[in-house]
Amino acid sequence: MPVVSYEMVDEIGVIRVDNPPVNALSHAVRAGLLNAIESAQLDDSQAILIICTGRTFFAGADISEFGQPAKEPYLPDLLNAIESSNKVVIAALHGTALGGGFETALASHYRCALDTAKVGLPEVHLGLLPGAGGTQRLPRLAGAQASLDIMTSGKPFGAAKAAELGIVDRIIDGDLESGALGYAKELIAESAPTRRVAELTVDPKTASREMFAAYRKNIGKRARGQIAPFKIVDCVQAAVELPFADGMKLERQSFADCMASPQSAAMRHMFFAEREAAKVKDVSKDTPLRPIQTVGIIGGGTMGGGIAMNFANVGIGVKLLEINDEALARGMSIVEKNYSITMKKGKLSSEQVAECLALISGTTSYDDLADVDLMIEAVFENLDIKKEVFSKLDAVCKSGAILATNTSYQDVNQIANATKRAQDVIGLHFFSPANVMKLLEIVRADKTADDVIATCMKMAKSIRKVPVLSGVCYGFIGNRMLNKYFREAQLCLLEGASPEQIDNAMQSWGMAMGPMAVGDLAGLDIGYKARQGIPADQLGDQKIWAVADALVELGRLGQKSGSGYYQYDAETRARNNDPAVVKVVEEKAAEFGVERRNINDEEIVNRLIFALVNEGAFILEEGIAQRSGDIDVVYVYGYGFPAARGGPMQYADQIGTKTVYDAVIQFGKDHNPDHWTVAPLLERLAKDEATFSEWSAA
Ligand code: T1G
Repeated sequence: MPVVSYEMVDEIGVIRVDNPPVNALSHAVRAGLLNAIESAQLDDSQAILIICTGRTFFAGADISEFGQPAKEPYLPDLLNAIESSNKVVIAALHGTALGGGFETALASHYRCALDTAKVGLPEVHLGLLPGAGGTQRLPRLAGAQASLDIMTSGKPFGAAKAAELGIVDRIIDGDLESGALGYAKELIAESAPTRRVAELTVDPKTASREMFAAYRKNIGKRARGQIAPFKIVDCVQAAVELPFADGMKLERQSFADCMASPQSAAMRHMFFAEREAAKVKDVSKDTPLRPIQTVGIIGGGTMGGGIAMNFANVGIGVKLLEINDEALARGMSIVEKNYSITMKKGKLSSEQVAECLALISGTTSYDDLADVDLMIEAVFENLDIKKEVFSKLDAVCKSGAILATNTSYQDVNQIANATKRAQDVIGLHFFSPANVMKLLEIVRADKTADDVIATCMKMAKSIRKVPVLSGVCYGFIGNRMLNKYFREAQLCLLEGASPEQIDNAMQSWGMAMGPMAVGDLAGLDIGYKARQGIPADQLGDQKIWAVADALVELGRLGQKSGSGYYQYDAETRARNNDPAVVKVVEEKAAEFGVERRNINDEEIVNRLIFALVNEGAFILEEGIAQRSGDIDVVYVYGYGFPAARGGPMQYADQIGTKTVYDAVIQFGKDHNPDHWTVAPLLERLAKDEATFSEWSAA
């Protein structure tokens, strides 16, 4: 079937598009649509219907074409041709009519939709703005304020709301095509006019200079450093203040500016990297999956409770096992508290919360886990305890059950070897808070079966996580790299920077939180206890954690104890700089003979970020991560790395691997050469002036 076909159905010219998987508005689709709309002007059709086959109306421009020279017909010109049609054009929406797809609907004269259809303008998530008239047409239909919310949030919304906003004219029940044809016949019968949105004006009640100024101020806080949201506001203001053609000129220029920006390249990289990460190179996408109807979780602490919520939220029953009734009650209260927070935020209704809670049952007996399909262990981060748990699971769980550990660091091979079914053992590393954080590191042990991996990849998406496959090493992908990032933060602290300087430098660069604040949030005692378990001769450079350990020994565990690197207000939890910490730092610097100096923000940022990149290069070459994009997904979805910089490896590709290599060499000379051993892959790429992305794709 051609991507665009045209047929007369009664007196209606039906333009049908079939471009799986999401009917993206590729060059072929645009050319076919223009041809169809032009020829429909000449035949005896009384109205024109645009409809898509498969799962959705156009889900947007074809993102894979971005970054290459655009080919005519350009989408804005095509949409002008649709809008200029002398015959009524009706768009029939289903699935997710997003971006250019929604803009195509806005350029049509009438819009009908299944009630399950969603529309939206998510371009801002790609560092872009609607570039085919959306910034000019939507405000003319839905008003300036609503349009600003739709475009700067990028969030899709349902047909009912679209109808309320005057965007969708008719909700279709039952079969879309027959409903749309019936609607077209009605329009013909009443000689409905060709309604051109471009000819409308924006309702002045929905706009004011004060509103635009307030909006710019507000997005400055939310979309730190991003340019697209500000350009969206400019374009919407132009829709209010300028003629359509002038507004379109501003939109076109603004779109080109965003498209050319490193931010957009980074965010488009993230779009595809997230989807690539779910694909396992040596596991067929047709691998049969194991069913997951019930889940067992051992350990009802913060992690176990949070993990349980992910499954209950999508209707999967969970059995939570704890060592005794008191611990179980504590675990269940954690879950209830989390749900009450979610409910207060309006994300779930009280009925939905009740349904989720009803899906989570508690037990103190391993025997109750005999029939679960997926078992997740979330007990204390100690290898011996985990091995003991797994040998018990091996004894009680049914054959074919997947046995997963939520360990953050431990050797999944050793855990697997504590069972007689190593092929069923895998790591599922959730990130705290587990019911919020989207990243899920799926850890493949030496003997993990392919169908276990494939099942967990699919399961991850069904519980709305972003999965990344990791091999087995200490800390897998994210935490192994984080260890180097924190090392440099600690050394910058000893060498002269303050906690707030380090945190402000990293946050200004784009990180969601600075490393010191992250440490205080997680609890400094966690790392302290982990280090206590490591033999002294394996601890490496003792001065790295000297300050952190001293703070813990002073009872400064972080937010949970009211102080860590900062002092925390008991009421507001606001953090304040604390001179007592500087005193500890100065004492430790003296103790280790470190001469303190002024360190500028650029050095702090480069040392912390390039430490991530260099370790990422080791991880790539060892095959722990499949691709550099996978590492980027880990850092953007699990560690607050700015999507507008595309992840550590994408950032290195953008500034040049040679730039990173030269800096790493220099850091080795200026500081501790043992810390800055250059990853061979980074050295090779630097010499060839190649990128991690090219190496991964090879
Ligand atoms: N272009 C190209 N490929 C796309 C695509 C797109 N717009 N959307 C999805 N795909 C591919 C995706 O890479 C994957 O490929 C497959 O389709 C299934 O996607 C001018 C400039 C529609 C909600 O931002 O949000 O229009 O991995 O795994 O979970 O103003 O895809 O199978 O090879 O995500 O069911 C605006 C992006 C573009 C929408 C479906 N539109 N897509 O989710 O499937 S810019 C978007 C999505 C634009 C105009 C501007 C989701 C989805 P593969 P999937 P899903």
